[in-house]
Amino acid sequence: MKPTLHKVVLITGATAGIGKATAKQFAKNGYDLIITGRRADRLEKLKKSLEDKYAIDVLTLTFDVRKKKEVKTALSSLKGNWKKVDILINNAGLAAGLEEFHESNLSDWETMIDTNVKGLLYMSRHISDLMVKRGKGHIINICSTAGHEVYPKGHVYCATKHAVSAITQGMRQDLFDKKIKVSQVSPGAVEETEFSMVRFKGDAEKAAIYDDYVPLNSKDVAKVIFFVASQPKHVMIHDIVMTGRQQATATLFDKSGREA
Ligand code: NDP
Ligand code: 8X3
Repeated sequence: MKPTLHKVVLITGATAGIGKATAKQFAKNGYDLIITGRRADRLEKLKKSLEDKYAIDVLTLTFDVRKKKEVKTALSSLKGNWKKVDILINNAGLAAGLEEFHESNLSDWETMIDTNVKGLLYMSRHISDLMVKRGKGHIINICSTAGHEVYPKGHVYCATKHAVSAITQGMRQDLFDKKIKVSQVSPGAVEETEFSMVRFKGDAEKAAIYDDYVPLNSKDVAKVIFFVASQPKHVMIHDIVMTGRQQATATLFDKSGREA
């Protein structure tokens, strides 16, 4: 890494969707990036395109956030300026399945809890410790409207996002007096992501949920994450709940067709 005055942002789940759009948004604004995910080829491709386009450095770390040891090994490998993470964006996450409670798949539940809750905790425990030692930092968790409401067949996904919301509050209460900001962004439905394909395990027909309304897109969310990160030193945003105009609650949509 070249000597730099750039701030460093670490984004989990940057191989697709909101995380990838967020990486582009911060790169455009001159941040050095640590981008993570399980798909190394995608991380390398994104690194190359962002370094070619902007005068920034990008470090890729390939690991599974569910695996405590992998997280520890990856984060312990950070050296020099890369250790000075100014902003951690806990974005990696997923919904798996959409079935009634009694018919749900136990391993889907475990995947969601391990990724959305435990993965976020492993990341935050390590990076918050580095931030406290430096007396500065900002952790931004990607929650969801599912962290504020529960919808039919959403039981465990909603529970994980309610947990994210509780963890955000708990972290803030313990870290604010150490000069660490803790925020979350809570979007409703977001397209330009793999979210729906992942939830429905590659079933394109079931995953086609955005045909009759315009949801948020990944860039909309990335811009709001950047807004949260770029407030003056004395301002801390706790949560931004956002949806597309055609969505009022987790279950109430104006499905009259996609507006131009
Ligand atoms: P995508 O499926 O497009 O992206 C998910 C990202 O998370 C990928 O980069 C994936 O990388 C990464 N990820 C998933 N599991 C793991 C894992 N075990 N270890 C490391 N990385 C992992 O979905 P979105 O962009 O939509 O989702 C991002 C976040 O936004 C999630 O937390 C989601 O819950 C939340 N959200 C999404 C909404 C939506 O409607 N799309 C709405 C509200 C919130 P890889 O597969 O390479 O590991
Ligand atoms: C993603 C939005 O409504 O599918 O968190 O839960 S929703």
